[in-house]
Amino acid sequence: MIVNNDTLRNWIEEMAALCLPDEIVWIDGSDAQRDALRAEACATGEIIELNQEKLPGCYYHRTHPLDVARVEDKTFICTRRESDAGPTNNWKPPEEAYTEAANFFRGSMRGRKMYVIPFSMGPVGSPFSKIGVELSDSIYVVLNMLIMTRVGTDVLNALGPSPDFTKCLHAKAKLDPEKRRILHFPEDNTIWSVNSGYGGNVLLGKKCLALRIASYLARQEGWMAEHMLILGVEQPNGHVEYVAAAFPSACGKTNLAMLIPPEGLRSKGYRIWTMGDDIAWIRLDTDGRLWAINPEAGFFGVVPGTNSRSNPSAIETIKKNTIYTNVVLAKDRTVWWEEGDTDSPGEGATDWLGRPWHPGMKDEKGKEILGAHPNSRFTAPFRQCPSASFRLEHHHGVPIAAFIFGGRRNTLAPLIYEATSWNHGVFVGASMASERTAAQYGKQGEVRRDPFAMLPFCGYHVADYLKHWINMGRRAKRPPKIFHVNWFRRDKDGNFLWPGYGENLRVLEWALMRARGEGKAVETPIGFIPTPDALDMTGLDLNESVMEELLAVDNAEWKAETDSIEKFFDSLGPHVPWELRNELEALRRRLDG
Ligand code: OXD
Ligand code: MN
Repeated sequence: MIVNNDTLRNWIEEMAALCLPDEIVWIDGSDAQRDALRAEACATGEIIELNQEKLPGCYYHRTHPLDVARVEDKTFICTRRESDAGPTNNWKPPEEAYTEAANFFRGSMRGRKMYVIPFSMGPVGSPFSKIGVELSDSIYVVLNMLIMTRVGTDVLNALGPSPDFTKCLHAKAKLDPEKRRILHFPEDNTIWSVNSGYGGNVLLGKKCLALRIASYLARQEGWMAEHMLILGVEQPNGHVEYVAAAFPSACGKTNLAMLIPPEGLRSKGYRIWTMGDDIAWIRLDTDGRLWAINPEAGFFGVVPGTNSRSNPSAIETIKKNTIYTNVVLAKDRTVWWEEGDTDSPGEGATDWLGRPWHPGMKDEKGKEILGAHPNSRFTAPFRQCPSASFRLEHHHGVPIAAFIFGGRRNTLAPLIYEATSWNHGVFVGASMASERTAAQYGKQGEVRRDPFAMLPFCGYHVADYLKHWINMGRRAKRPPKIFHVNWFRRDKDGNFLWPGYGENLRVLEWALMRARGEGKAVETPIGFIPTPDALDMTGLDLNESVMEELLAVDNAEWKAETDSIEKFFDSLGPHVPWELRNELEALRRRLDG
């Protein structure tokens, strides 16, 4: 392939001289090349072809048993100054990080091929988009990148001779967990990932580029890279309004992004348009509003728990052209997972480790053996989602009317409340938190703060990130309204008060009404909450007292919360924005009434 880009050519030569692949293969984005790579990976056992009658275009992959999730303790932000990475990131000086990792990369591709994957995050050629080039020795990575991003010759044409691309180097090397490194060099626009083959560590366009590197670039360039889903709510009059929402992991972002309206609202004409389930890149336009794109082209979703009740659209999305990783492989080469649509994969199934498996198996300590890894994944093309918005391809994205922040709180946080101003909303995002559920390791009820759900993904000092949020609101003439939701509030007996799933649309619709200057609300010390009759409850029978409990604000509980927030802000160092300290004090004053 003739490539008219000296920076790119020189960099590839240099990396090839380090990794010593037998061959360099350029990925052109064609179906023919993809099919050949699939066949090659099937021949070596790297992937397994699934039952093409039942699951057309679907493939199966198992990662190394010790390589099943993102590794935060092996993830580093490598800026020249440690203070630029901030107190919430692991840091290494760039020279040390490059030198150490070069030892792991050196000669690691002997006997392997190096694939050159030019990819665009966002529509090719859009001013919102960023180009990356990933060098990888893994066909699994190539096949996933072909789904998750826009890949190929178009991207090289859009790049032209420009040196403005993210240099992404990945090698499986020996998959040694001790020598695993996920290194970000924001000052060099470079990512190095070595000794892993798990998606979140190796699909470098996603968390590494689209969040960590992009958040750094976004601050410099005056935009925002956020860990947010984007969805459009079409009202009965045909008007579509968009929300962007941030939740810590395991709070159902993908489910919310693909929400199906409950019958009562569907019959009125409500409809949902999915724009993205994980990442939003947001820019200020001349109309004074914030506009968002989803830079991805696919879904990399958690499989267990996905079923026709929790997420029927996801079930539809993953019926074809999907890569399944670490789920159960049934004898007829279909796939199975816990809390899916069926009770059993049948006789002759193998678990994510490749061992014979059937439901109910226990280990020697009597503990249940799961068939699918809890972090098993599907990789599926975005356009296969039945509610996929055609605006995914719009170079300009969609205007955001409301930001929604949320967490999993057993008590405290009402079903929804509205911030009274932009800065108050930033305070709400900065103090976002989730409590551990029984299913998670650790103390139950322990609160984990995760500002904007960005703690593992912010590529620079988190206090500067919070200040950037304050500044964006100052620049925007018509900023989105900001809300906080809690789908997980429980009654005294531990039961969820709110039915969740599609019913959440009732809550989103109230937020959008408020953003339009409509919707009934009362002011409380923490912000505006809906009046008991403000949500459209057509078709949902919920006791009045339950609604009251869902919306209750307990001042004493909130006072304790302000102390916990203060401790958290203190832990972020001295330059937490003064605006947020002011908001904390103002909240305390309102609670004291
Ligand atoms: C993800 C995550 O996989 O946030 O999207 O961990
Ligand atoms: Mn995520």
